[in-house]
Amino acid sequence: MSSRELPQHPERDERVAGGGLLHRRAFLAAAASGAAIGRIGEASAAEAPAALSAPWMVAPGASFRPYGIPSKHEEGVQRGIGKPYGDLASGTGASMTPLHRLQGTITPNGLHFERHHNGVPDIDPKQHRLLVHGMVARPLVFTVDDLLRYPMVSRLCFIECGGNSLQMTAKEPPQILSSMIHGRVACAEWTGIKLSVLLDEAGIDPRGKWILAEGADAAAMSRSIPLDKVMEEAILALYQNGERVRPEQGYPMRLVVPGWIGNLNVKWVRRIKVTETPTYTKDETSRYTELMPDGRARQFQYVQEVKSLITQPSRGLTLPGAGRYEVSGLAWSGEGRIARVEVSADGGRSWADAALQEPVLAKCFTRFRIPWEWDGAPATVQSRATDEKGNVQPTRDAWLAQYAPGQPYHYNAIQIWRIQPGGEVMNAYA
Ligand SMILES: Nc1nc2c(c(=O)[nH]1)N[C@H]1C(S)=C(S)[C@@H](COP(=O)(O)O)O[C@H]1N2
Ligand SMILES: [Mo]
Repeated sequence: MSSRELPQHPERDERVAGGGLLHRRAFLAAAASGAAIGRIGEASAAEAPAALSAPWMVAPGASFRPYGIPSKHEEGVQRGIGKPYGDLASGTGASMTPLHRLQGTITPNGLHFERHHNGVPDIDPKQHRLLVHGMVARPLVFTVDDLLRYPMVSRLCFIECGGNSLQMTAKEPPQILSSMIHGRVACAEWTGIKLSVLLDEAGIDPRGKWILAEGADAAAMSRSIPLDKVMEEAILALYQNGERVRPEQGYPMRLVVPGWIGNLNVKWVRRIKVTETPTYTKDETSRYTELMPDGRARQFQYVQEVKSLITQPSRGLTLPGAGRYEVSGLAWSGEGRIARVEVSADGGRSWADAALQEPVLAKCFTRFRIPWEWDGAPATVQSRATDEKGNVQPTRDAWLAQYAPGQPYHYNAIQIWRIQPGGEVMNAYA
């Protein structure tokens, strides 16, 4: 991030909340008048001749590549890997999307977080089969080539691991990269076949109310999903942001269940079974249940609730000095669209509405932005999202009160970042 002394424009630099938050029009109006962050460029004008005489301007460039990769100067933008069992089970754990180094709302395929319970299987698409059976009139088996002939749909949506942000249940705020805490979430365009099309073809027995979805990996990940949700919006995805689904994301096919806990988005899916009741698989009894304060466990809590996160600035980034910044982040809700994101820069005493960048889509990342004038003193920034159903992101204390101590799933509380005088960003609890 960069900053400089900026010209003051009282009419558009309206303070909308404490701590230096400016009306969201401050940047928009400045951009229209061509003066957005003009002084930052002006200060470097002395370097103009050098900017016009680099070696790459006078020699032919490199040739073509059959598959492109990012600039070598961006090599540091990588997923952060967490392997709880080390090399004993090197495919078990997760890698996190570096949200603090990305912009916009689409996660590049190479940076989509990964969560594997037993590694990435090396599936030969010619041998892979999808079985649709159980309470159906006609059990069906599909090859990949069969499926590629079906009509397809595309859907932009986030996938968030139920265990995302679980480090925030720790007693002291963990001082690790923001994306190592919150990066088990990503957003992509998934293209494939509506699962309802295949189930209708098989002919669902009216007594069928659930499905079992099972993966072809060595974890045989298997989850029960209510049939209503499946018929409404589950997708058997073959494509991810325009190209075939990556091996890490479930090649040759995965389930996408928009807005619901990541675990249901079964990768490398090999079997869909229609059932009358949940199957109570190992993956939904030993895990992915929520221990409540009274000692009982809640099962089948599927929705990933409204959440937001300031990604810039966040822990891992450093502000170079006092001055103007754009505070920017992501908001999402498994219940639908994001209706509002408020930002506070004074410890939650006052809040201002951030601008929501179009398009604002249901169950999808929404980018929010708000200009901020940092005076260089210790400060905090935090964001609070509201979705179209009126759900508001809770504080950390309110979130913790809902569950037994240490319950790690569905963390969606407000994240506070504390900016130190030197510009370092720290994780903070209220
Ligand atoms: N077959 C299979 N499907 C799976 C998993 C798995 O280990 N095996 N992990 C699940 C979990 S816990 C999550 S959060 C999402 C992660 O999807 P991604 O790796 O594409 O980000 O996939 C789910 N689907
Ligand atoms: Mo997960």
